[in-house]
Amino acid sequence: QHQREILLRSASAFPPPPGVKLSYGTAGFRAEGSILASTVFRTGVLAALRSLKMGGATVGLMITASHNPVRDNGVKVADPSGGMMTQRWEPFADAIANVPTAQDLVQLVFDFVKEEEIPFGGVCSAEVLLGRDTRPSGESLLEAAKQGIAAVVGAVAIDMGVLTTPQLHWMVRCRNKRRKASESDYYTQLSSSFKQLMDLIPKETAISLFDTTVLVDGANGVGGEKLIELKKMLPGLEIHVRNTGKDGEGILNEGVGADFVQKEKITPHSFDLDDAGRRCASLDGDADRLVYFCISSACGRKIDLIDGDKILSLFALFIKEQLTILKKEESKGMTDKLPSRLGIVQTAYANGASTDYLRQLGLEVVFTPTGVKYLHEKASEYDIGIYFEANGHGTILFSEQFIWGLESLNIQLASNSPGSDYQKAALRLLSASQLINQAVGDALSGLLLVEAILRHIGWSIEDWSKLYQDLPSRQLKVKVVDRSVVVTSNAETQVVRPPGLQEVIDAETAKHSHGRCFVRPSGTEDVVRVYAEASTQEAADALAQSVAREVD
Ligand code: NG1
Ligand code: ZN
Repeated sequence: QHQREILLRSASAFPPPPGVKLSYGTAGFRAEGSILASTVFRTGVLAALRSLKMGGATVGLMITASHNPVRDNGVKVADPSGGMMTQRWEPFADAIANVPTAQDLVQLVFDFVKEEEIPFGGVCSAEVLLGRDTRPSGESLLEAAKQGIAAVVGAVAIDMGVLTTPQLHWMVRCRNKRRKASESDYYTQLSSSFKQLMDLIPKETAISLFDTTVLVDGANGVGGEKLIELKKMLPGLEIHVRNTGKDGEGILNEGVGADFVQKEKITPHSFDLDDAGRRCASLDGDADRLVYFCISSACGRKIDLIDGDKILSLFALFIKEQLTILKKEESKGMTDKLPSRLGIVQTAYANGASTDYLRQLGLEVVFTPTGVKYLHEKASEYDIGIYFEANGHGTILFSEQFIWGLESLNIQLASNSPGSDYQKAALRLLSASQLINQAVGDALSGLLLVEAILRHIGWSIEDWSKLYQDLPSRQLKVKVVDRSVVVTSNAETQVVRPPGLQEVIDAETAKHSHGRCFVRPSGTEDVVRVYAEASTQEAADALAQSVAREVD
């Protein structure tokens, strides 16, 4: 009874905006910040329930709208593993955000709690870590989240302040593993594993003329200021952060950031021809996406984009090299066999040239629908799973079994053949697993791994860019009344409904050499997206346009 009254009283202070329907999509809830207080309050309740359901394990609640304009905001929940909240709970998230009155909300929560057998009403405790990005609406929304959590008896909110999305996910994961989980622990783990990787660089490449400077576009968001903290602990790597979001430097995500750079393929603000040939990187507004780029001296603001697919390819190359060294030694039968199934996970948006390249390396490449939750889940089926979306969101997952195997191998080697190539390969993999964020794609840890690998193989940004040549592509958005009329299958590469559309796509695609095209309903906007690829830009444009006309 006490619980019912508290929830009713608090919920009454957060009435939902009339006429707005929100859905918990691939990126949680997103809308204009000014209408989100009720949604965030209710997501606070949801997060507390999630923690109760998970036996009091820590869950996360992040307030961000990533690469969206600064007036927008959003909220999402992280599960105890540090990954996205289980998809099983998404229908409840939708329901809780959209019930009209406080009474309905209370009823919905009590019904759900019964159905899910959640220990409710103060018998157990719950813990929610809160974080937000730098958006002005974040502060008051964070307050709403705290009130939502406080409305669940026994639930405690811990405010971690302004963070990148991956920092919060990392903290949730570490806390549940009973490891050190503060922000300074995060910096320590990243910087020390980066230094270990640097110490393991082969002597031949270490002496080459490597450009130690990387220019980073912080999207005028939280990533820039965090990178400035981190770089203090990274001697030997010169990180120059621009678009840090400090007063006067510019507006969050406006003409800056990984999403802008990847979609427009032009320089972000405060980068120009003076930077031609330099190694440049761009983070998105909450620093979970990373792309690299290089300004080609000849042509205005045009850039050579190094997208998520090429970051993935670099990581795959490096991991494969280490595994090959280990296998060589293993074949002598001196050490235990390491379980080392390596899998690459992409979506239909991956450039076809990247998939060809990865398959030529002999790697297993599989596809999932768009959305990190799908890629992450698939990658976790391997001993080492590398996943990336073309837009720069991705990471590497190492199974616990693999890490245990590697650790015991390292102990064997430390006594048998200390300092051997074999031991170094094992140590590189261990360091990479500590550097790369295992909870979610993380632009800061991704950047450090890229920097370490480039130095390991002695590559300039041009060398990396030339790994393979992207096929020209075009993305279009078609505004439709109801995007759900388009239904797809086979990792979104085939249209099932409306009938006849797939036949048209096939016929149009057949007209172009290296043609590939698919359409799918966006999970975050009211549009149907069209993607086309072909051997020339003109052909890719023509293919996308002809299919877009059919969707319209
Ligand atoms: P939708 O709107 O479903 O295409 C977009 C991105 C996804 C993912 C989500 C979540 C593209 C084509 N799509 O999804 O990759 O990042 O946003 O933020 O980039
Ligand atoms: Zn983001």
